[in-house]
Amino acid sequence: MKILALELHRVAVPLVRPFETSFGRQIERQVLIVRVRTDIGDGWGECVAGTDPVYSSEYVDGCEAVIRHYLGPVLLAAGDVVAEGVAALFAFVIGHRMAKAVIETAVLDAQLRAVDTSFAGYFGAARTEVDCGVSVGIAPTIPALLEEVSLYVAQGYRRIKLKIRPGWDLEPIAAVRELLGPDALLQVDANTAYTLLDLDHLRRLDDYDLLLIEQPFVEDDIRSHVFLAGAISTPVCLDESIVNTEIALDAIDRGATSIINIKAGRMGGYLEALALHDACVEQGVSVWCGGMLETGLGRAANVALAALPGFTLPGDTSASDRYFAEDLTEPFVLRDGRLAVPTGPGSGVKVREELLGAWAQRPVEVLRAV
Ligand code: SMG
Ligand code: MG
Repeated sequence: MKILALELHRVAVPLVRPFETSFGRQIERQVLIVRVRTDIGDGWGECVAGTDPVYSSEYVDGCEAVIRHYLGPVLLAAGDVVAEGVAALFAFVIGHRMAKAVIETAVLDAQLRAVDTSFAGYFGAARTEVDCGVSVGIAPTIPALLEEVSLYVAQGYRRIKLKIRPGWDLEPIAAVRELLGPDALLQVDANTAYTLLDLDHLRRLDDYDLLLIEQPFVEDDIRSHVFLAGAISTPVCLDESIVNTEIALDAIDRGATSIINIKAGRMGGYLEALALHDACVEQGVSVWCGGMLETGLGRAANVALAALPGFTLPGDTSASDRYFAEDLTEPFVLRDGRLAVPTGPGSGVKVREELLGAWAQRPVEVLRAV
């Protein structure tokens, strides 16, 4: 296909409740939505980068700048483009995987729509619906946390993940384990808030029969994760550290992680995510699909990915109403703790352009071939 133009839409989507992690609190999702216009039709993608560089080094204004100055011009000058060739086109730019991922996804969406193939079909999905978990932010008090968790349990979520940080860990975990009972799937996510000095404290997590602890230490520090994994029985699962398949395989080999959180946006796109999925299946390592508070657009692709055979644990693929009163696409609705995998061409969802307009943070920026 020939890429004719790239549209950068910057929107702020209100959240139904604040979402607090070890690195901050957010009340809206500022998101970059990209439309590619091509000679075979349009495609859409959603960038996972946040407002500030606090989950990773990337952030939404930075992604826009990289697309504007580097990725966009190269793509628009490329002549015949296929989604499978986008990563090679962008390889001259170091890192900036979230910026690369949104473009590759939009190109893939256009490509698949043109041949009437869904993401799920292209990815090799094995299921028509996926088991869903929910990520629960740090709450003001333990009663408030229990109230929120109870709501999600009543809605049917199959796994609860609690955000933790020093000062908000053992007590909330104990209270939620008590509420859920011994058999419920419960895991925790530290978003890098600890160091090895906390080792004795982290050992106490073993009392709560957790499915896993996600990313206790900083992203570059594989070594401390190896040490922790050898010292506790709770499985260690890396998230922020896993920026490509090689790093994931190295971390698995070294014993730093026994379960992997796959987020396509963090890894440069769905094609790299598929490669990691396949490598993990080969190694017998369980994977699950992470989330970045995506609107329905990004969620659609995640749900298709989560339908692959290696995704054996419930993902952070919660329903639209977990975050948004109104979603950018048709809403994802939880049924019996599961979401249906979209079947339409490409992402299978339709962007509500009137909402892009209503939520716009600034006018649409259009990059064209020169
Ligand atoms: O999409 O439900 C979601 C968010 C899940 O907790 C979630 N994501 O580290 O896994 C993670 C966080 C990253 C985003 S926090 C702003
Ligand atoms: Mg995480």
